[in-house]
Amino acid sequence: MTRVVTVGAAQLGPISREETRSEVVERLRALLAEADTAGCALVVYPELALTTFFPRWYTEDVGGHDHYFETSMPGPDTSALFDDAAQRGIGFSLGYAELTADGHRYNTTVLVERDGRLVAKYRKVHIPGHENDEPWRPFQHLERRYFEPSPDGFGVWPAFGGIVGLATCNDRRWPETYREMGLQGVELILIGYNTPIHYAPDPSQDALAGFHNRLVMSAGAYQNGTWVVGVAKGGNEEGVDALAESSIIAPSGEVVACALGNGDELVSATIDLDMCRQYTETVFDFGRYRRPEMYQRIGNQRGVAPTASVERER
Ligand code: CDT
Repeated sequence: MTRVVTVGAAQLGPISREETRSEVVERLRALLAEADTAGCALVVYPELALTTFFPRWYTEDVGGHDHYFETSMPGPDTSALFDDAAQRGIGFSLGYAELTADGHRYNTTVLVERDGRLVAKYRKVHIPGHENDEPWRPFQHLERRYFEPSPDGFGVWPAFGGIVGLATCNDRRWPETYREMGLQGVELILIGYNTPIHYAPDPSQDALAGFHNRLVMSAGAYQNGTWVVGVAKGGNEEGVDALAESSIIAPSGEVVACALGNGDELVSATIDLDMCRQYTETVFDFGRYRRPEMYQRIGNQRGVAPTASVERER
């Protein structure tokens, strides 16, 4: 099996609250057709790619947004995408809101192989934002009201001739996300995101949104010797500006392809998964150079009074 894969980052522009699922699926299929022309074997769609980013609105009843959730995948509206992709022999990852039969709500991504086989389901680990209405904000970020964190953590799966991992939006800011998968031998991490450019708790970060996006994904790629594909839902959605800048990043940390605009746009690159070894067998040869026995002594002490033993070590 070849270790060279053409990957498409299928960036979406805004999805309005009036747009139906089948209208959105048609947009996803249009990007899929472009990806086919570009020779892609894998297409990466954003986080919550089927709906507007509904956690920006508060509902008193936590179930008030349940109409934005999928109860099956594929479902009645998404099966056209699954069928089209299988017919074209293209795999994909797709983010959506998942409501389970026993009433759990997750921010989920599925990974589907070129033959239509469901390879993996990943539920977001790091849930940002807040739980309750905070009317002082110009818009809400209520992911913590509408989504539970994953009970499963980070996995990797053999797919597309390599080892593939999934992460979702805020996960990309945490080094543990990449390292958990790096330790499992990941070679390609697929990340969808919805990132409002305005960060109400500290607006001085607004001007740095693009820089932080590149910083974390490039660092995660380089420090773990893996390819990273980050895909946005960008543009002005329901009055909220969201970061675009979807990109494909090499194990060197270099951005090899990046979206030019903030609407629906396919960005593609032909990537060599064997390039990971240039890093995982040299500077980031974990077996040779990592010192895990040195890392686990302190744990999470930020915001916690230091214990006597930690104090002694300082
Ligand atoms: N969707 C998502 O995870 N967005 C977050 C916004 C953080 S601010 C509440 C992000 O990290 O981009």
